[in-house]
Amino acid sequence: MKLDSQTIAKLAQHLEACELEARDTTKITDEYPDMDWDDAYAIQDEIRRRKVSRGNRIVGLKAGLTSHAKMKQMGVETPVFGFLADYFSVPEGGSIKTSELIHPKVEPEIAFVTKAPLRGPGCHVGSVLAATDFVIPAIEVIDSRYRDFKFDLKSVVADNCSSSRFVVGGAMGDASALDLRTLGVVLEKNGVPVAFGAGAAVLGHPASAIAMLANVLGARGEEIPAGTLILSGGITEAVAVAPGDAVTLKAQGLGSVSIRFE
Ligand code: OOG
Ligand code: MG
Repeated sequence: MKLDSQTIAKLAQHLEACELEARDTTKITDEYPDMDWDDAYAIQDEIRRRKVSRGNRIVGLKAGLTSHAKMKQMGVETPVFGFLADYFSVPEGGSIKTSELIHPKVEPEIAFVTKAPLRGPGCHVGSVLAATDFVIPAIEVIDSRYRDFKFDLKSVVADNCSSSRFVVGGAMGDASALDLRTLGVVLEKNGVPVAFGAGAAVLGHPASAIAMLANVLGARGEEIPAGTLILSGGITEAVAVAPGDAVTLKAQGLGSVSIRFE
């Protein structure tokens, strides 16, 4: 760790205020270029602690930057992990107030729900599939607190990996019966297909993203508990949205899920 606990608390307070007040900021590594990975996750943990102490529940986890499309779009090279708070969850067919967000983008994802704990090191696709209750299509709405979505990995980790809203819906799928690598997804904005991909875009197999998360948490002595919802990361580039937009994700064999922006 390069930052003291006071600085970590101050940065967490700052980034969370930007989230709650829908205003952007410069990336924090501009001011703290020496901060390390532990500092970045400590800031994210402090944001999580602030929410929990205010009565919010943590309803899931997410992996991000798990596809080459996303890594290329954001100019970074390693997956990152964050948490999902209760108020991030939007009902299927529901609407999102764009005024509560800075510059939202949507991305198509496969969400996993576990039925057994997953603990690294050594977690792999097989262990993840064995521990998966079901998979379900998800649209993640990301909203980096950094100006123009310009960040480096440590800054984005501190900012809870741009987490902001998500919706899951459509049909539940049996992860071991489906071939998640060839599972096709189509993201539509206002009825027009705007992004396409297949599960393999995420680290060769979306379950790899969950295994990687279990291994990262394992290194910290933590596990993914049974019953956890986890977003495995955008399959395609994220697509910007504006008030009035309707977004639908169609996933092969798993129906569709929609949200609107007002
Ligand atoms: C970081 C979050 C990325 C994903 O699925 O790749 C993410 C960002 O691009 O702002 O959620
Ligand atoms: Mg995502």
